[in-house]
Amino acid sequence: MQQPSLPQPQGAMATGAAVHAVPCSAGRRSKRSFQRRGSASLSVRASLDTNTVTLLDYGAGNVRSVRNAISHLGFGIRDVRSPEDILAADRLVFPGVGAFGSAMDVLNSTGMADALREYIRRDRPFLGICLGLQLLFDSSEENGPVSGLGVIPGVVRRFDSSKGLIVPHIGWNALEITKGTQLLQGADGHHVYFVHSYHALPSDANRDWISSTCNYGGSFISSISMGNIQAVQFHPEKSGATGLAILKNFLSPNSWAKVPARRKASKLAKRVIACLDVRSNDKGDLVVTKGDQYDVRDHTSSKEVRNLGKPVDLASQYYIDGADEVSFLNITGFRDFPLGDLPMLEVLRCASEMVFVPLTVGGGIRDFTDANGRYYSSLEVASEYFRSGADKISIGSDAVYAAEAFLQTGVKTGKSSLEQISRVYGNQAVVVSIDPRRVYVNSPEDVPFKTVKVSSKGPSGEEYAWYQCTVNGGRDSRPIGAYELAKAVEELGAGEILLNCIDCDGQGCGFDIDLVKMVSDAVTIPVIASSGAGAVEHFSEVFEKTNASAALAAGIFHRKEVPILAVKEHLVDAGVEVRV
Ligand code: 1PR
Repeated sequence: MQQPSLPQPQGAMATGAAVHAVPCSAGRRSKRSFQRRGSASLSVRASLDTNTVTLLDYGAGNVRSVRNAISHLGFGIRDVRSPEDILAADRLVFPGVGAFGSAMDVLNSTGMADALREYIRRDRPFLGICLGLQLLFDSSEENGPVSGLGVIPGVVRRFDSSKGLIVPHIGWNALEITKGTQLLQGADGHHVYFVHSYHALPSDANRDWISSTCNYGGSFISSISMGNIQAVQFHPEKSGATGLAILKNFLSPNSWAKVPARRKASKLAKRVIACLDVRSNDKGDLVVTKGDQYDVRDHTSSKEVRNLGKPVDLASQYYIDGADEVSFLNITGFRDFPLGDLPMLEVLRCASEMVFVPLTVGGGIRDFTDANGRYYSSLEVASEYFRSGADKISIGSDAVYAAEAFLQTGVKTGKSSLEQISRVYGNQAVVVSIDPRRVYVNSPEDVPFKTVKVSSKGPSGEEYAWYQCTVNGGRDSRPIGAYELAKAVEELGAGEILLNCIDCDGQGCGFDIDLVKMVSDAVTIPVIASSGAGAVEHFSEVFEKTNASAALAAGIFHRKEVPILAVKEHLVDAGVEVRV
């Protein structure tokens, strides 16, 4: 019987030589006799290449970051093309992506599930990442219950947001190591990066497997270890130096990379994000720019686009300086077609080879028909961004139109860019960027939008304001407020909100606390406060007075007024949990 073939790994297809992928020999594969059922019939070959790691990428999503991290550590990659490649592996990395049910469908239909069970039964070196941990369990409630590989007793369940817990769990949490393992040596108390809505539950039946737990609305399994079988719920490839050290512990167990001990921590850390607004200047070079209230041109007679540096250089620097995430916003994406903007994709590719914390990219994610009549869906645009190295994409203008339509009709069509991308890549991969402008009113009854009583009165003594959403980089105002938009996009599948404020952008006077509080109290997805940071105190203020999960800044970092480390140290002194 003809076996279903494995989907091509996306990262390999898209990146070509960007990583040192070692292709399997097609001739050797075709001669294999392979039967899906009955792992005993699987033939095994010995692999001699100790500097190569086998990667199981079943094509359901983007594992480019894992490839980049392995490559950065000096290892080549051999992609699994058949179940036999699993059994022949010296070391197997399994970065599960996508939904539990569809992953199991692919693994079952290609015979990979049997091969994985057999590989694990033989106690061969195995590292599962994120869904690659969850799939080892008996079952998951994600679109289910759905049966898993059944290696570890227990179930995978969604975090419960009914009591206000923010879901997905996105960000940096410290590990509490419960079992000494080579993999996690030196990582005790360190923050690592998580992004997931489902988690494996600790129980008496699986206690022996657990090597660390984490606390988020209760205890969940953050890693397992038994013999040579290891798996982690977090993303070592996106966990900075700590994550790279963990990966290295797996890839070359005798060369444990020491991570200096840090203090214990137990809460989800607040994130500090560096943002790079990117666009072409008048000479056609892609530069990092920065506006005042979204005006990025010099106030001199030249009126040139401000040039604050090269995107990849700055992104790498911010990673080294301790940024918890880096965001690229292609700020003219609304008028240029982003897939025609190859320099932007190149920026992403290069940055993702050097930056081992999450990368978000936004700008121009929408359906588009080019001059030749060729139609590109927003999903294609987003997929290209993901393939080029983005971990999350951010949608601005198109999300406003989708929210307006949803609020008018009450119907989720499933066709908006937000819904489609969220369905395919998961809501944790979709950020909605909101660009609101403050509009003062005398009374909440003056407008059909949610208002706040403002901390500082308006120019005519107004005591209230609503925050009007805009599109096209603040150029066009829309009949929807930031509060209404945030609630609508949460319904439509956004996993996170990037909350800008045009009035505060580039002013250095602090975040708009009234706005951030209103929105972060209204939704159960993470809110990133943005616009206005001018001093370290502005970061502690926004975390103390609102429910923001992260704070984003641009100008103060670009102009080197305040280093990221100074922000982190100030937050530690203020008692705010951060990754240092
Ligand atoms: O509408 O889907 O094409 O997305 C366009 C994206 O580009 C949106 O995320 C929108 O916020 C962004 N954008 C468009 N025009 C501008 C502009 O500045 N002219 N930048 C722009 C938005 C705001 C923040 C900024 C913070 C922090 N920039 O990203 O970095 O305000 O700045 P600060 O710390 O210096 O105060 P689409």
